[in-house]
Amino acid sequence: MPSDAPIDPNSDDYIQDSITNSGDYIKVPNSSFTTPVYFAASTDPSYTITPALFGPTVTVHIPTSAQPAPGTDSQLIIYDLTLNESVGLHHATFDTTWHADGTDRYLLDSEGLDEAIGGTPGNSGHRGVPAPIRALRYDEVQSGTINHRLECFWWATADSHVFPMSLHENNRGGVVPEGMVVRIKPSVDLDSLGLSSQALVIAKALQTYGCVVGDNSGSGNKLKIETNSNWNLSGTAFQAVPWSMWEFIQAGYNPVTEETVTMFRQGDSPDITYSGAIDTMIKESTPTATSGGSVTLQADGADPGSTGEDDSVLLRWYLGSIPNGSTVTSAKIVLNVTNDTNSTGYDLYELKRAWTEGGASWNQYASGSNWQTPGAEGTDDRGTTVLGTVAPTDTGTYALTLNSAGLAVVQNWISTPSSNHGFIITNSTNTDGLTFSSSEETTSADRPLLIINYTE
Ligand SMILES: [Ca+2]
Ligand SMILES: [Ca+2]
Ligand SMILES: [Ca+2]
Repeated sequence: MPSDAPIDPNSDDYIQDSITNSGDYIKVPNSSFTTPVYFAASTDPSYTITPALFGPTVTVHIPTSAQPAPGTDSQLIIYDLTLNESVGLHHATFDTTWHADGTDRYLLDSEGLDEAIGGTPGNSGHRGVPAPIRALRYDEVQSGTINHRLECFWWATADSHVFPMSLHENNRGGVVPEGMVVRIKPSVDLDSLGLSSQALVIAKALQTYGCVVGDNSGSGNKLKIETNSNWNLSGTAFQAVPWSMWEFIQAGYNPVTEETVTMFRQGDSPDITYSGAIDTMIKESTPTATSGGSVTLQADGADPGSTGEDDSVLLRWYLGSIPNGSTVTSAKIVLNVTNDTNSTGYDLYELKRAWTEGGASWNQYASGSNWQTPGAEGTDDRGTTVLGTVAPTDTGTYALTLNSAGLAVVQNWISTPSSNHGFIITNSTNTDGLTFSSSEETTSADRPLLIINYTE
C-alpha cells in the first residue's frame, strides 16, 4: 500500500473507538477463535456442501483428519490446490459427510474480490473477505515475510460496509464500517520496538498492507490467525505498538489501482440510510400502469409474445457522496437476476427526463407528463448511444461494466448532478425476457448495486 495512501476523515474517531473499547493495542485471539487450516490433496474425499444459511454450494476435497475449531463458530478453512480454491466453513459439523451453516469460496488465482461487488465470478461468501485473509498461517510468518493484507475482527462494527467488503453484520453497536482498513503508520520504526520475532513479521505486514476490519469479536479488537500449537504470541505481543501508532485508510481505497471505490444500493450503501435509488418498469401492453413498488423488474422485447410489445426498466442512483471534481475510472452495475435471457441482451442508455418512481409509465415520465415518444423512445427521452449490454445467461449475480460512453455519462452526473436521470434497459426485438430484483427487494444484498471507481 502506498505510504501516502489517503487517510480517512474519521480515522481519529475510529482510533479512539479502539482505545475506548479494546484497550491500548491489538489482541491475539484464544485458540477457540483461531481457525484450523488444512491443505487438501486430490486423493482426499470430495464433498459437495450446500450451506443451511448463507454462501455458495461448494465442492471441495477435505482430509479425513480435519476438525473444525472448538469455539462456538466451529470454523474451518481448506486450501484445495487441485480445484484452485480456498473454502471456508462456518458452524461446520461432520457425521457421514460435512455440513455447514455458512460457506465461502474464492479462486486462488483470482484478485480475491467477491462477485457480488463485481469481482471474479465464482468468488463468493463471508461478506467479501477470502479465507486466506481471514486466517494468517503460521508457515507464512515463519517464512519471514507476509505479502498480503490481514484481517482483524473488531469488538463491534457499524451498520455499514465499504469496498472491498460486500455486506455487513447489523446491530453490533460499533462505529467502524466493515471493510475499513487500519494500518500501523509508515513512520513507525518497528525494528526498534523490541517485538518478538513472530510479532515483528506480523507487525510489518500490518504496516505494509494493513488489516481489513472484517468481522465482529464481541469483545476486543483481535487478529485473525490459523490454529497452530507453534504460535509464540502472548496476549501482550503487540503492546509496543499502541493504537496511537495506527491510522485508518480512506473508506473504499483500492491500493492496487490507487482509486476510491464507492457503492450505491438502496438502504445499504454507502450506508443503511441511503435512499437515493429509484427504479420501475414500463410496459407497452399496459401503457398507463406504474410499477415503482414492484420487487422485480422485467425487460422484454415481446410481452406478450403474440404482440411483440416491449417492457423496459428505468433505474437511477443519486451519487452525492462522490466529490465534485473526481475523475471516474470505472463503473459497474450488479444485478440479482431471477430470470435469465438467451438473447443478444438488453441495452443500457442514458435517460434524459426527471422521471418519477411513482408516476413513470409507458406513456408518461411523471404523472401528467408525457414522454416525447411513448416508451421513452424519443431523443428528448433518452440517449442514442449504448452504454453497456445486460446479457445474463444464468440466474444469480450479474455484473455489467459500463463502456467508455457510459463512463462519460457518469462523469457528467458527478459534475452536474441535476443531469442524473439514470438509465433505461431495453431491447425491442428480443423474445426472451430478463427479470431482476428491484430496490424494493426485501433482501438488501439483492437490490441493484452501482459501483463507481474514481480518483480525486
Ligand atoms: Ca422501485
Ligand atoms: Ca418488440
Ligand atoms: Ca428469460
